[in-house]
Amino acid sequence: MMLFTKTLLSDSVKNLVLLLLFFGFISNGDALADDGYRLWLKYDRIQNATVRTSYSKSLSFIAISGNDDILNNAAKELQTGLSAMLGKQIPIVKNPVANQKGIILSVSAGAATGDGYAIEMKDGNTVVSATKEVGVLYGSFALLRHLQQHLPLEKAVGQSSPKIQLRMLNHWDNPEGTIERGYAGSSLWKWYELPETVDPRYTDYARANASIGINGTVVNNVNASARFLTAEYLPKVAALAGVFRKYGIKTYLSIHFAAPKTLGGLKTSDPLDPEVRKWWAEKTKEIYRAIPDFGGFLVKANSEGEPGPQDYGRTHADGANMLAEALAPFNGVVIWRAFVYKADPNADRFKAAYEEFAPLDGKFAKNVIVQVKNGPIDFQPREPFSPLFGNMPRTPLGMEFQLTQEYMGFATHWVYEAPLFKECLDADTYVNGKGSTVARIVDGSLHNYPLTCIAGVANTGSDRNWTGHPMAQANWYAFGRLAWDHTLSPETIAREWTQLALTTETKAVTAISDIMLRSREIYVDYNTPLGLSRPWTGSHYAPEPWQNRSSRPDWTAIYYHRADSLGLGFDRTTSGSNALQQYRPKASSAWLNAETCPLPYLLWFHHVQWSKQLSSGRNLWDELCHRFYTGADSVRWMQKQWAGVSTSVDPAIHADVSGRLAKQYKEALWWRDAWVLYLQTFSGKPIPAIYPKPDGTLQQVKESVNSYLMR
Ligand code: GCW
Repeated sequence: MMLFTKTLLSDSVKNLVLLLLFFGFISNGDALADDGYRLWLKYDRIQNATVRTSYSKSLSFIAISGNDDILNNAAKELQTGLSAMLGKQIPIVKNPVANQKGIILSVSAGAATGDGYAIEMKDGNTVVSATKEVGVLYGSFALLRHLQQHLPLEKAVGQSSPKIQLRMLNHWDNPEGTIERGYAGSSLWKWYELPETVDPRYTDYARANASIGINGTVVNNVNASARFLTAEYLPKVAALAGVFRKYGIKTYLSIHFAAPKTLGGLKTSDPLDPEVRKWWAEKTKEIYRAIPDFGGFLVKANSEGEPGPQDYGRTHADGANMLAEALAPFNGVVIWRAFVYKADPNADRFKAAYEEFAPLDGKFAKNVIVQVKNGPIDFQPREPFSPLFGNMPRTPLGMEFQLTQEYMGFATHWVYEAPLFKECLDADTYVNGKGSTVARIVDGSLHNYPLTCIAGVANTGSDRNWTGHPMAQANWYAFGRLAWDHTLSPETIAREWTQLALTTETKAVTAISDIMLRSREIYVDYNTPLGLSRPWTGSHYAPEPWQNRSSRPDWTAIYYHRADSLGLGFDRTTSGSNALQQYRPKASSAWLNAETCPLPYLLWFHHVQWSKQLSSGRNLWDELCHRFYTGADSVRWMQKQWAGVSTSVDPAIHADVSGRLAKQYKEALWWRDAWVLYLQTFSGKPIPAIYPKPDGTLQQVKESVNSYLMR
């Protein structure tokens, strides 16, 4: 609370609020309309006196020894949280106070290893211990999370260690402050002001990340500007790194592969050229002089027009290894993205990453991770898992999820993404027999990867509430929690987040997490049911299934849905592109046949006739109508459910979400009508009589989309 209000209130007002808090006159929640800034670190005063008194008795001091930045921040966070929740100032002390019970923070060999922590009860004290300072920080946040849910203190006891080493956010932020695919304002990083002015918000960003175990951040867009490597920008990046470091977060940069040419004035950026290698080695040294704990480089190369090693007839491995060599003396890593696909009119984009990367397995240097998007194409509302997972046993593969809702309704549609993340992590690749899940590949346990990594493309921006849609905060939260422990369920995380960020009233928690858990499936139903996808170019927001013109065929809508008079869907079986062959037979066996293919994936793999009877008992056309209509209609259920919690949630947040839901409903109808009317021109079938007629004609829907696109 204190840190989070710092940017809002002057010191004198803040002191007054604290004083009032101290004497219990007001609760935090009552004092200010909630603008969402505090995220899941609200630390509202505990209203239940029994709980408050029992915590007060056991948590009357916070003891730390030494003077480490990370430990100090752990203690400070506990102090902030406890003082606000208990309504009295809890002191930070060097030694436990005799005859009192409190919290002891301790870094000790033999405690939980790696980044992990242990919470124990010893002589009435609550001891948070770890082998590293950052583990103590994570343990402190875990304890606070526990207390924010008003759970019995003794139940906080336990140990926890993250399953994945590098848990990162990838920001697609540009030097001029815009964010590619960002829907929450402009960049958090005020490049123009840095490094002289360091916005306190950077600290709050670091706190939020550390609270869920995120330990790395790539601050700039993968469509990278070489500017970030200049003497002008490096001090700015270093200033951010200086803040993040104190919360255990390493800073990384996306690099522009052609920087030796564009920035260094060399004739080439060929990774095998000695001058180029030298240039990167020198540049890397310069970066480490400015940022001694710099994490490494993230690279998008030879993808969507970005330069890369293939411009010189070299491979992705050649490019990655050159950078790896420059970073190795500093223990830095190269995170090389597998998101590549060539402009080949006869190719299936689905197959591209596998075709490019699988043959390179084992050819990458030790400090290279290949980062793979969860699905084979591009962050669609539902995709099968990428067939690369499992097919590069000798190359650490990292996971890339997208938190920002590029294909999921920007900041208007409420889509809780944990079920999507989990669906992919739990998918079985069968590469080493049953149980070879994507999660076990990413956490390194299946192939003994020495490096493990998971990244989320950030959904944060300068909006006061960080994520635009207040409920999108849950996607940031869920990503961090799953990066730490992929065995957690979407439901556990939804309930936990709701309690921390919105309300602790049990009924409301259930009602809200019910919406969250259904929200992604509802979105899929009105947006891309039965395995439709929509990665065509354009706004990525408005429905344009008719879009058929672009500089490349795989940037049109018709390339993906393949609607014709016979049916709908992309044939990826042997009679089509045969992309299914990239999976192990056991993983794909159900998908191979349209009769057995689960409906959510049907049109990903099959071109299905309009009148084909499906396992649901409906034919394809009727099933599509059913999904589009029930999906859109379910937004009304979301609205009703949300209206029911109005007295349990802060009124400002409640009103904000209600407004977004009203818009979401309108736009769900928009998507429904666009698809149904467009597909009807191929199927020639009537919309089943049980459903109302679309709101307009196809022409009218097209016009409304055009006018949206002209905005
Ligand atoms: O989904 C596409 C986006 C691009 C993005 C690209 C990528 C950063 O539309 O905006 O570029 O993916 O992941 O590289």
